[in-house]
Amino acid sequence: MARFEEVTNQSSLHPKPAGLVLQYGTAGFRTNAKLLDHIMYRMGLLAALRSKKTKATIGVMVTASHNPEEDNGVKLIDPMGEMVTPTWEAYASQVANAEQEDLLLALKDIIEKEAINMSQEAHVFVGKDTRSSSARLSQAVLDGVCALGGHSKDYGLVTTPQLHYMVCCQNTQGKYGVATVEGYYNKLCQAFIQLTKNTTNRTDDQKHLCVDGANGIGALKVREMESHLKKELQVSLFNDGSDGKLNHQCGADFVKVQQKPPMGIEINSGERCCSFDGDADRIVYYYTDSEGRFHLLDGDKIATLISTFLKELLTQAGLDLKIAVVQTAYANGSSTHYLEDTMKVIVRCTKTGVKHLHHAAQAFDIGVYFEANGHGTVLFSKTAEEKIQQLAEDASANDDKKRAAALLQSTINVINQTVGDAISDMLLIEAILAIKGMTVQQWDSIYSDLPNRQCKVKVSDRRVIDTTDAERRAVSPAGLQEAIDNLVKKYRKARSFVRPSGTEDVVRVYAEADTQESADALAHEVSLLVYQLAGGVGEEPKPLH
Ligand code: G16
Repeated sequence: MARFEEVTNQSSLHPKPAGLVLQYGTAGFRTNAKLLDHIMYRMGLLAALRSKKTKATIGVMVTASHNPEEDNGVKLIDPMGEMVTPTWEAYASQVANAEQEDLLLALKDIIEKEAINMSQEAHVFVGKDTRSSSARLSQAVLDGVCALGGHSKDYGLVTTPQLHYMVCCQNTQGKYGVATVEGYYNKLCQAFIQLTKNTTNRTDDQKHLCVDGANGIGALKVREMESHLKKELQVSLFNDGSDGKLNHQCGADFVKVQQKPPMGIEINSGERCCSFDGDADRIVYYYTDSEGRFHLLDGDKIATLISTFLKELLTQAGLDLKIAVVQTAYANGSSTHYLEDTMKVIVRCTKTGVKHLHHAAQAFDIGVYFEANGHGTVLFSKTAEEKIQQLAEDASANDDKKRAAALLQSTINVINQTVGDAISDMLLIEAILAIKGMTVQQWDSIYSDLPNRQCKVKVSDRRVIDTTDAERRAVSPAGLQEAIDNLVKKYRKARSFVRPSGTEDVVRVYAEADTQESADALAHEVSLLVYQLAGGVGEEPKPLH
């Protein structure tokens, strides 16, 4: 077939380095940008096939999110704006790793297994972050789509969640919103203004927020959005990309892992600040107190704030909807206790990766999901949305109930339900703080985090570590988990686990305990175990102090 000839011809312009094997990780392929040209071309091909199969528009986002500038990566987006389904993740690895001469075979295998009608049209939306390699790599994606005769729309520079949003809008024929960046700002900002319009006496200080844009795409998009906010939120933007390096000593991942403020930001004591990551799908908040101590409000604190707010609104509205919070093993023990014991909400724990949390959250009327690293959103079931709408339109409902229903409706509109979204989460958090008249310090005091520490260990092959129980226990290499258990017993309120990262070539170590010294010591001891039992390379991990 002529199309397959075109695939082969174009493929010679995007050759695969022989022997290179890359796996679809936690959020797509991710490695040094120099190794990714063939992957991008092939993901263009795969997205075209996925579009033919689903008879819907598919998204391809070129980004390596929190990774350093030299890396790049690709995330595939399914029709409702969610991450691509696991069967197709496996196809993605199959297509990515086929040697040059086997590419057609790999594609034909998928076409056959999925019974794809090749005469069906294909539509693919493409977006990219601000990395210097992203322009050429997104062109390779477009080449792939075109080689299979697909239609593509290049959104250019957008945040990852914006592209997820566009895909969902397109495939719901506009029901979710208008599939343009302008449409996105209009929907979210109007909802924010609705939410905050009856809040009384908000001072300029309360309307003010410092935003660290990680020197990435989020910074550009916050600038673009500002005028839509009509001064109801006044942003001071730092790390806007004008001179700093992407994710370098800034951004949500840096702040969360290092537990300190980013470089390039001037913080006055008590001032509310937040950091986005490199593709603006994560957000964390923080402030420093009068003694200069740093306070982090991570994904767990965000989930608590949002679920408390929603639960209160449901009570006011008299709506009986089941609300749950989905977390991962990284969730601070204090947050899980607070949610289960004080708030009495259902808590679920899944493996790392928003695709897992998203899936688990779909089982509830309202599913609030957040990774501790600040990646998350809220999902409302169709039934929940309908019940809220019915109440808002019910002429016999009392004013309190109607007010609660209206707030719930605007909350739904300010949220990007397709995936975690730093901009949308920021607007929701700002609105909740405004409605509740709450300061960042009051929010922080809802519960106290257990001191914790995260480390990375380099090993020769991180796949030697296999885990179970939502990544809370290691099943290989032999002896590792028993040794971790013995270490944990030495400390009070302690917990520790290890897992291979799906975005970086490292093993991640997490530890928490009753004091920072204990958490640091435990993290170091467990890092040494990983180094010794899982094939550590380079220098042995050093104590943190
Ligand atoms: C991605 C995923 C997140 C995950 C993070 C780190 O985030 O979307 O769900 O928590 O990677 O994953 P890992 O620990 O496996 O490296 P992002 O923001 O980098 O795309």
